[in-house]
Amino acid sequence: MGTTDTPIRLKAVSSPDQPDVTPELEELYRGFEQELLVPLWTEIGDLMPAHPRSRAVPHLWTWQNLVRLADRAGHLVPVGRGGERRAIALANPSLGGRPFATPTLWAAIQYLMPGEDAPEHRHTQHAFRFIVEGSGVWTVVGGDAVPMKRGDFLPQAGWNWHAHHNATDEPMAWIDGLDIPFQYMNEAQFFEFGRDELPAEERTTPELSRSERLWGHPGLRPLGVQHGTAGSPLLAYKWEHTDRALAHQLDLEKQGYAGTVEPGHAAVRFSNPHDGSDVLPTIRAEFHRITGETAPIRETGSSVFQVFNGSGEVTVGDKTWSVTRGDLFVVPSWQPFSTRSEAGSTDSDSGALDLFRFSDSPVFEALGLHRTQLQTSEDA
Ligand code: 1HN
Repeated sequence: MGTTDTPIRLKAVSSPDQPDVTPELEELYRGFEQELLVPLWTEIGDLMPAHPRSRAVPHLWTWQNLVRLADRAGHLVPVGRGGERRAIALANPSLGGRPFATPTLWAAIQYLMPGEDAPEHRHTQHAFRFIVEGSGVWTVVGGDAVPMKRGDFLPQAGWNWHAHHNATDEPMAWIDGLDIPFQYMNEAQFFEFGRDELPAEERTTPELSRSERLWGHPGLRPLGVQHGTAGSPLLAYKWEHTDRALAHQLDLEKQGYAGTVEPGHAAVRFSNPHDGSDVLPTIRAEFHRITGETAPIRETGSSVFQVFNGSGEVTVGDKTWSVTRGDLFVVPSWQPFSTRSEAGSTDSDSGALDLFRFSDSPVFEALGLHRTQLQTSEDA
């Protein structure tokens, strides 16, 4: 990712773990610079820190500001071929102004005006949509129209054709998560334009997509279809199912049975009904319902959270924020994260703090790099 022609600058420094600074050492370093060589002994602290030091920082974006600016863009910026999407990305303040929420994850608000179409295309980047407000937009994935509404989660594995259409007379906003920074860094991306117009049968709003009719029945795997591609064949995880699963965990806890991750904290992972794996090869998605306080935890890899419901307080590393519906925040690698729901928050259906989360954990797990650490008060 480096720019071309960045000169190498080696500085001889007086320090117990560095060689003596002499004219000969200076001359050696100039020789290294000339031949584009960098010795390990000047770099080891940066290359091999004792624990991850993320280039990203914790940061909060409020939904109120995102929607206000996205709506302005809706009036000023058309959607069409070339730009492809009215998607406005979160740029982590310490990642050089690039549209990267974390070193591996893209997160954006996407906004579609009444009657608008976002044209068909496909890319190797794995993607999903999560909807905090509204309904009436559907996304067409491989010719299968999938309706989206508040609380629904729609994974869409790389290289599937997809387009969006707003069939209502209201603008609609949702969030997109993609592994763009990861694929950018690893130079794995391909992209193709699709059809300019979709046929009428792909522009009607079905109650259920084909994928949901096949794969959307709990614990029941269809026998008549093969599923060979990466990522989940189920293109929508409906809010009613997520909500019920979380409510049941908390009910069971009240009745004295196991099921929550910690007291007052119910959580589920969106999983591939074909084999139980993560919904996307590079992205994990979860939903958390918090009725009290969570213990600080840190993990390798980074996450983006969106508040779906309720309000509360969130602490990430040295930052603490009050958060409310729609707000998005970033948890960089190895930074402790904890949260507390605000009792009696008025806009919450469940009376709890409901958090949608996505992370790059599948990549870290696949490579044997995933670590978590629950922090006790003694560590602090
Ligand atoms: C994309 O295709 C979508 O399909 C959203 O909605 C965000 C960001 C960069 C590149 C492609 C979408 C995107 C994107």
